Amino acid sequence: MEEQAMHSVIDNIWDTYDVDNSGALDKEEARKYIQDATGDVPSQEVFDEMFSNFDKDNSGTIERAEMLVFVKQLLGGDKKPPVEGEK
Ligand SMILES: [Ca+2]
Repeated sequence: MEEQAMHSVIDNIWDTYDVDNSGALDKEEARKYIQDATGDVPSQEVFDEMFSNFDKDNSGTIERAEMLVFVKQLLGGDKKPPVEGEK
């Protein structure tokens, strides 16, 4: 997938889940996204691990650049999403 298409994917995610238009997903917004993306309601422990996988700079929010890394891993050559908790 091309870089531009990845940005479109993120635009769509942000349109839906960045409800306060802060430009980043906070934990509550990210939880909704993960629930919809996985079709499951993760436990607090699992969610925290997923969130920290996204939030590389530990800012407490997921910025677009952080989501881009995830989308690249998900849609690029590496099919294994980084939410599995593996090193
Ligand atoms: Ca962050």
